[in-house]
Amino acid sequence: MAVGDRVRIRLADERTGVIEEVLPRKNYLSRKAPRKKGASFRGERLEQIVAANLDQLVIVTSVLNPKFNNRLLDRILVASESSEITAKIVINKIDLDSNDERSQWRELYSQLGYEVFETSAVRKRGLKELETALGGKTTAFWGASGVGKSSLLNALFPDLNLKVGEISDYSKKGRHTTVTVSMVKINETTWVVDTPGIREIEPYGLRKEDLGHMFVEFKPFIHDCKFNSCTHYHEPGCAVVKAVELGKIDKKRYVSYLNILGTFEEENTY
Ligand SMILES: Nc1nc2c(ncn2[C@@H]2O[C@H](COP(=O)(O)OP(=O)(O)OP(=O)(O)O)[C@@H](O)[C@H]2O)c(=O)[nH]1
Ligand SMILES: [Mg+2]
Ligand SMILES: [Zn+2]
Repeated sequence: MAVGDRVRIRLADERTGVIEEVLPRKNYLSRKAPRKKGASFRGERLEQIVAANLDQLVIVTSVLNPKFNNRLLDRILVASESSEITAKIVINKIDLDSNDERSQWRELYSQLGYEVFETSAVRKRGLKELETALGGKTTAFWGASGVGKSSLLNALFPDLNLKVGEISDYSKKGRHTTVTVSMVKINETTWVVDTPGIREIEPYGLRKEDLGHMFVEFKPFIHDCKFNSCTHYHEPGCAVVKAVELGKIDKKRYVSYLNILGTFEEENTY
């Protein structure tokens, strides 16, 4: 069972119930269990389900402190594309962004078709737009540790009173303030899910030859590759590589793609 699962219960008496059935999931967000947790079975790392039955995912990033991590963002986007959950992107901590570093990222990802919000949880900027996007939906907040997921949820819904990190220097890694996934009801139709920050993510059960389809901007080119099984790396006649060379696909995204592709060399599926 996972957070967000719907179940059928049988009432044992007036106060207790027994779960009889977990109802089929509409969708779920997952990744490979992190290596360090040792969650593996006969050498295969297991699937870790973050939350089930989501309407959308809000991927929270911060422009600084910690520095914007586009590689991690691209990996989370792959996870959301492969589970067919709509992703929206938040760039938080814009109060720290005196050199406007965020614009290039906003432009890149909004050109790909993702909705991008710019916020400051501490200065309470951009919150109205984000709140509107959450209305009537079940939304999980996911992203690196320290980017401000819990702070944003508190700023939007002060009653939540979620625990937020106290240190302000996130260049020192290894702090995780939120340690469990929690789902909270905001009103009759709106639910939000706060999750622990992640440092690494490897989507579960994705095949190497399908990875390109998780990069939305590759899709128009993929069918022009010479080989059906093209992994858009070393094969001759690759239309994706050509599009990168012509500047039709952003190099940073292609580097992310190669980076993920490289992890397939270690294991068959990942
Ligand atoms: N300057 C600035 N700091 C922020 C902002 N949002 C959050 N912070 C700070 O960033 C730190 C981390 O915030 P959290 O809300 O705990 O981050 P988180 O993403 O929930 O982290 P985990 O629970 O570890 O995954 C805290 O010290 C916050 O005060 C913001 O918009 N601007
Ligand atoms: Mg948190
Ligand atoms: Zn190709």
